[in-house]
Amino acid sequence: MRVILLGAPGSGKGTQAEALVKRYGMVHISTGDLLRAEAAAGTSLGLQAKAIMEAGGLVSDEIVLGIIEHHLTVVEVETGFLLDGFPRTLPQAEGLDALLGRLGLPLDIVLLLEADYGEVTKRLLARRRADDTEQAIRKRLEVYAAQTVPLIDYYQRKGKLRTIKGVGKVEEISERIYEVLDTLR
Ligand code: B4P
Repeated sequence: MRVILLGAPGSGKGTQAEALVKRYGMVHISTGDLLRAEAAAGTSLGLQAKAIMEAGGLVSDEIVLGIIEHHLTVVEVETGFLLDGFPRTLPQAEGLDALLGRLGLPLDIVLLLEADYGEVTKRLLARRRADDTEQAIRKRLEVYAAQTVPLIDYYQRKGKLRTIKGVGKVEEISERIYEVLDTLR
C-alpha cells in the first residue's frame, strides 16, 4: 500500500501514521522526523533545517526531495510506504511523481486529514515542541495555506484524494482511515 498523509500542521499526520504502520506494516517516512534527526545529530544539513523549522518555514524542496529519493531507493519499501508530511509543495509533488514513475511504484491514495486552524493551533500549543511557539505556528499555517493547500486540488484531479474528518478521538479517526484503506488491501 502506497499512501500519502496530507494535512495542516497538527492535523494528526504523525499520530495517525503510528497506528497505520502497526496495522498495515508499510514503511513510515516522515520528513519532519528525518529532519529533526539530522538536526539532533548536528549535521550541516540538520543545523540548516533546524533554524528554518523553528521559524515555521519549509526546508528547501531540493533537500527534502533528496531525502525522499534516498529513502525510496535505499530503504526496503516492498511492503509499501506511508509518506507523512511530504509532499508539502507542488514542486515536491511533481518530483515525487517523477521518482515514483521511475521506480515503478504508483501511488494508491492520498488521505487529507481535515481539522480547522483553531483546533490545530490548540493542539500544537499544548505539545510544546521547539517549533510550537505561537509565532512559528502562525507562520506554519500561512505556509500551509499558500504552498500545501494547492496539493489538495492536484491530487483531486488525479482521482487520488480522500478526505478524512481529523477531529475527535485519535482512535475514532484511525477507524475512519481503516475503513478507507481496508478496501485497498
Ligand atoms: P512535521 O514533523 O510534519 O509536523 P506537523 O505537520 O507540525 O505535525 P503533524 O500533523 O504530524 O501533527 P501530530 O500528529 O504530531 O513538520 C515539522 C516541520 O518540518 C515543518 O514545519 C517544516 O519546517 C519541516 N518539514 C517537514 N516536512 C517537510 C517538507 N516536506 N518540506 C519542507 N519542510 C518540511 O499532532 C500534533 C499534536 O496534536 C500532538 O501533540 C498530538 O498528540 C495531538 N493530536 C493528534 N491527534 C489529535 C486528536 N485527534 N485530538 C487531540 N489531539 C491530537
